[in-house]
Amino acid sequence: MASDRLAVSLPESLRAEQQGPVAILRLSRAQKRNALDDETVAGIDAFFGHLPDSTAAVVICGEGEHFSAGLDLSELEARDVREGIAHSGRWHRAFEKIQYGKVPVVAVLHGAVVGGGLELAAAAHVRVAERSAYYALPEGSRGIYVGGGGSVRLPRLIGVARMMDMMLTGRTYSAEEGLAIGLTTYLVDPGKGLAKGLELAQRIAANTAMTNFAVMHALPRIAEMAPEAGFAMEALMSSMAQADPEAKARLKDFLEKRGPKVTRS
Ligand code: 1HE
Repeated sequence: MASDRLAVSLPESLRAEQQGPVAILRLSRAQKRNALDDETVAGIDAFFGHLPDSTAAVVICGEGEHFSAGLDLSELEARDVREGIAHSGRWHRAFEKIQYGKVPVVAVLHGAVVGGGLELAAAAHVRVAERSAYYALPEGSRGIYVGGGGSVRLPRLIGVARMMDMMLTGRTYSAEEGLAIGLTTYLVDPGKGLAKGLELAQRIAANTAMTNFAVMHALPRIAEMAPEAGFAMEALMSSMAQADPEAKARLKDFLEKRGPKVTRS
């Protein structure tokens, strides 16, 4: 059955809001620098697993001075190996629902985007960084290792060598440096991130659902395939997309001079 309201309740550390077709999820634990505790990760999983059908894009951002300080280190003390594996699995499942979920996700970043906070940002499809944002993987110096999918997603964004350097030496990258290495998709001035994120999310929401599906689910998988399989999958995906009545209507609009032209910006 179609629904247009979020059907799950969220922990206090998360706040959700709907603006037309765009849902906004705010990390709302500023007193702990939006550190991600078990409850918050479960809330992220529930949010992305129960998006209303009317939601066509999501913006995720953080309240306070930082996007996220990563894993809540206070929860680490009591965990043994078996619990650690289960914990990491819960992060994997929650962030999988972002990357391979229902709709594209725009992360709006500022301040610390570190450890698990960077792993969360890496699961999003577009990253808008305010100039205050900085990226780091402090796991190395804390004697731990990434557990939220960082080893899988970050090398695909920035390369194995850069991730090794970040973990071994504690190197941080600024929002601006992030542009060159593939962490920052858009760089904006302080305080302008949410507006830019919303603008982009509205634009994404205006695409056909089929195109957004293809970009989220087919593109990254095709990129990992052997070329022959990739070409075949691309041919199938493009033929399915163009057969969509909404695509036909948009092409007709352009040919009959009603559709938008591509402009410089
Ligand atoms: C926290 C956490 C946290 C802050 N877990 N409580 N992540 C890190 O190693 C980063 C740790 N955090 C920091 O380096 C700094 O807190 C920040 C640079 C992010 C922010 O600094 P600042 O000066 O604004 O805040 P603060 O005074 O350090 O922290 C404010 C409070 O938040 C304080 O608690 P309070 O009760 O004393 O007020 C801090 O203890 C608390 N806090 N960060 C728990 N991370 C799936 S595996 C992923 C592995 C990782 O993510 S490892 C990386 C962990």
